[in-house]
Amino acid sequence: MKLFELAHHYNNRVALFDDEQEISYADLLEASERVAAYLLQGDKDLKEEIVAFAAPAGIDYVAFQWGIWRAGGIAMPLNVHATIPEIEHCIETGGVQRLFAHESCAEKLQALCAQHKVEMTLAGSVPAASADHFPELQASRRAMMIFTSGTTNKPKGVVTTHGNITAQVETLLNAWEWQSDDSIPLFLPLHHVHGIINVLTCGLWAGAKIETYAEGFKLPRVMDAVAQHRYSVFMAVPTIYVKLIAALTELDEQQRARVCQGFSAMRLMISGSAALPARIHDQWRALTQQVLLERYGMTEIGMALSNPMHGERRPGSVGIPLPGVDIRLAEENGNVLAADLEDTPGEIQVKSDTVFLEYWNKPDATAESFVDGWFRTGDMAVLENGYYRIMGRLSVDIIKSGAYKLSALEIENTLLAHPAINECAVVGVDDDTWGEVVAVAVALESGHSLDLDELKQWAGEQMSNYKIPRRLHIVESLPRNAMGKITKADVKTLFA
Ligand code: MLC
Ligand code: AMP
Repeated sequence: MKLFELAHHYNNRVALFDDEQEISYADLLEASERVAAYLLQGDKDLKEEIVAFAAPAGIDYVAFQWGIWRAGGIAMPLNVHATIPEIEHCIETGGVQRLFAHESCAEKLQALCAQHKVEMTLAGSVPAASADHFPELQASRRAMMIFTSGTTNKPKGVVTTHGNITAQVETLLNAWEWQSDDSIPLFLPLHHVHGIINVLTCGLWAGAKIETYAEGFKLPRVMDAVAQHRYSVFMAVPTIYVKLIAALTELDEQQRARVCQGFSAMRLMISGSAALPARIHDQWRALTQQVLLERYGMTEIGMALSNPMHGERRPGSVGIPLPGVDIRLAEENGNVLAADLEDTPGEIQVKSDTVFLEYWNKPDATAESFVDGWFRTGDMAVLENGYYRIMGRLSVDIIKSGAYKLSALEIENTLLAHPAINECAVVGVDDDTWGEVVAVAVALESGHSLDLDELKQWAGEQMSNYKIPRRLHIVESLPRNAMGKITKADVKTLFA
């Protein structure tokens, strides 16, 4: 894989850093070779064995990911904050037999691994070893499995090949003019493409320096580092810009000026993974003089549309197709719109080397998500004065909260196990900070009561923080149409 050849070339340059240490490209190669040798145990090729790993941002994460790739396996990054039932779903779906864990995740995963007969290896216990042979990683080989929510119940495993990853990275390196003297913070979660591909893999491919935030996004640490002019590139989701604006407004004038100068000195600041309200784009520009570059992507396709590096970055728009990405809009009846037809909405469909191979073990779902070789994103857009603008999603059952994609049906199915809940309907409700928050209308079992705090606490044991309902409405019965189907539009109005 070209990434490893480049890393040999970057050799002793700093790849990762934090307040305590600097890790070179040579260190990453050495640590990942150990992981690969340990996995191979004398064999020549893992032949696409799925190997899971759980680690915060740092050397161990990269050692696991690169080690699995170098040995010929499929890397399955786990959400370090997920609940046990969520991790169990990933492990069962992939038939995982081996898992690497950072020490901080060990206690959580131990019982689950024992129960499923998964061999868990801690970062510190990978023995020093080298391998004299690594398999060739052809473009068509499967490389990674990431879980993403769809309109069906549980998240599906999205499989991308080495060729997909190479195409996803190389288009961004060119479009956003990545340079080896770039420096970028990595505070986004590392079980989704924004953190994995756009920040980590692009950064390492380019030979840049990445500051790792093992604890995730933390406002004071980020603002402090920015005030020290540590970064040249910054990538975040809209919720983070909203939180930064609120925090900057609270600083005294002198402190605010220091942080804002750090932001204005960067060569590039990007927003994506959810809609960036034009209001936030404008507020950010007023505060920092930075014109945010908004782009659009998806787990299944990497990045597809982007405002330009040079030229107009239009608030509320996601720009034009990235090089190597073909985009078309199609109406609900399948009619494909002419490429330059303006002001007529349609579903975004994508054809590109960046588009994933398959949903793991779900040939029907994979087939249904393509039409004539074009991937159906489920997102509606319109072309306006040469730029695409995202209008929303085809399905009300997909929610984006804090830029996490959530399935209303998955949350409903989990909530139905609560003893007080007879029926429920989950919707996303607009929110200034989170984009949308999860809201649930509930019809109770007779003789039961329920309040939001109690529901949150119970739900927190079943599902990740961002899926937990933030709003609750108790109803006698759920709104339904004449056919008896729950009308989510009416459910939404309950929260207006
Ligand atoms: C957390 N909280 C929420 C919430 N998440 N409240 C409502 N809705 C949510 N979704 C609450 C917590 O319960 C807590 O409340 C408080 O907010 C702070 O929680 P936190 O966990 O500390 O939040 P924070 O760390 O600030 O998280 C915000 C965030 C995070 C934006 C940094 O959500 C994040 O990293 N999102 C990025 C997701 C991502 O990478 N998506 C990309 C997918 S790939 P209390 O009461 O305890 O204070 C993709 C393709 C593409 O989309 O195009 O890139
Ligand atoms: P995920 O499945 O987590 O990769 O999320 C992908 C989804 O995020 C897309 O299908 C869109 O709905 C949404 N998305 C990503 N970028 C943007 C953006 N710039 N504007 C609006 N929605 C976006």
